[in-house]
Amino acid sequence: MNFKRKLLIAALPLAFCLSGLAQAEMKLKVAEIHPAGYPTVVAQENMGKKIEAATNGELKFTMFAGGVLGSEKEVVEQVQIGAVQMTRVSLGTVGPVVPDVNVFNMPFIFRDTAHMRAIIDGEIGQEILDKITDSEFNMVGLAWMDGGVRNLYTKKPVRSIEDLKGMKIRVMGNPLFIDTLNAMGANGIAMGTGEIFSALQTGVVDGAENNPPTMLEHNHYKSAKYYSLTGHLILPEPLMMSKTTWNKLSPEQQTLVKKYAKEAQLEERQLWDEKSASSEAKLKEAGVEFIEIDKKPFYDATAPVREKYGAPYAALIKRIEAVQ
Ligand code: GTR
Repeated sequence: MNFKRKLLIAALPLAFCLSGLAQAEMKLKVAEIHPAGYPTVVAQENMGKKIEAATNGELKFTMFAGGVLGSEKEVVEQVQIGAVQMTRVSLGTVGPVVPDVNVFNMPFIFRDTAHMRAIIDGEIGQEILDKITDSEFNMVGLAWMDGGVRNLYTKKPVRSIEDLKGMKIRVMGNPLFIDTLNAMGANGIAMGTGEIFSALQTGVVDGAENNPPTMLEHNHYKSAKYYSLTGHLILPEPLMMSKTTWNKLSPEQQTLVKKYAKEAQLEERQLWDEKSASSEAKLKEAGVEFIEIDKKPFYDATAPVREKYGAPYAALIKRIEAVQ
């Protein structure tokens, strides 16, 4: 054997070792539209730490909060191509990509928060996550986070459905929500979360609809001082991984990711309840008027939306209604 060859053979174990090391550590970017400290952000950070510890540092998560990696729509696109490895977004953003999830995006589909939680914790919740995973869009649905109850906030008070007539109300980019707001008599206008603040300020829209923590943390309350408790949407929020990333994980790593994602679901819920209560108090302190409003006219007005979008899911909707 000549000298060069000997040298090559001697170096092989080192080369294997180095390539082994390179494979052993995988870096995962997690994208969040919400700012640091928000319940979804904290729960995902804690999940990342637990997974990192349980895999001896093989999976390293870095949180990019505050929308620095783009709007939810852009992030969902990046997750599909594997440029972002994990995210939590509103189910509203997923609907236009995986239409089967829209059954949870329908107005008044859940009776209340307890009903929604019973559904996402049970088999129907898993079925909708599986719809994401089994779709052709290269994402894996892992768990749910609580996105609270969405109510209307406006620059002029809405005390009855008549007051909403003709108002321009921002919604997420999902035709179902435009139809919902239009059915209520408003003008649904789609834009990304990051655009709402200035749209409210400049009068591009007359209002928006969301939960108290988002209204507070994204500063929407600075322009919209009236919060009408319509409760028209209760949207759970899926935690998703890029399937490109998922397929690179060992079966053991996949099991750990699933396990800690489910733990994050429950941890976020607790953080959510605390955050909702404190946000409500802060909004009131800041002069936001919480308006109790008769929900029935809103429920009735949106019946055609449920008929239109719910038609293919009649059996599933019966099962949702039956859950106590
Ligand atoms: C929040 C939700 C975000 C985002 C936002 C919005 O409640 O947590 O994921 O969807 O609403 O309306 O853009």
